[in-house]
Amino acid sequence: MRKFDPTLYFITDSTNYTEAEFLFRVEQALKGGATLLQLREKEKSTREYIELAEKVHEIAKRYNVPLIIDDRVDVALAIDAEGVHVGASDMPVAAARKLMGEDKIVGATAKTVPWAKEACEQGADYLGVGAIYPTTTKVVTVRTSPETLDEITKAVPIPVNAIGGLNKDNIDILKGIGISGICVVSAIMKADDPKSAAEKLKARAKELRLI
Ligand code: TZP
Ligand code: MG
Repeated sequence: MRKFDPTLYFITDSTNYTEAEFLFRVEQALKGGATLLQLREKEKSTREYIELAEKVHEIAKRYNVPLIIDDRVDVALAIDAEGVHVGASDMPVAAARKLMGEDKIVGATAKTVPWAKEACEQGADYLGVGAIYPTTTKVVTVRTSPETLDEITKAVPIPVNAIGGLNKDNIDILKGIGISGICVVSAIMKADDPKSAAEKLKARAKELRLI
């Protein structure tokens, strides 16, 4: 199962939510049309990460949306998730690919053209590139310019998604750049109505790709 639709890639953040509220929001995002889902946990123990991942996976399966686990190949394998996403300080893409096998999705972070090419050569299925805007989500990152994003989309044959501070009102900056989709955390996670937020973002992301 390596087929996926990167149009609206929703990345979770359970910080400050009860588990019930968190799972409700995840489901609302899927109802609203998120096409790809990443469980991103930085504070949980391995046991807690797996327990939450199992619950999120049950929901994602009902919407036929692939679940990608951030950072942790072991957690992804333990729950038979559809994929894993690795960043600069995580397992190298080649190692993640080897462990995950050919049928799973392996995504990678890239902020420069050489880094993007390397991830692609090592077997990445897609790239997340950013941060395009400053973000309020807890992450160690630097800004990536729209120009670099554009160069990366031209340098690799795999889907490239923009990430970082994106919301429905500011993504016009990505017009004309050959991205396959957008990744968002807060714009859905912290929305008053995550379902409606996902619907609107998906429509905007689709429009962007037409230009
Ligand atoms: N990588 C670069 S920016 C970012 C990650 C994980 C966080 C994006 O979160 P938000 O809330 O959509 O800005
Ligand atoms: Mg990471």
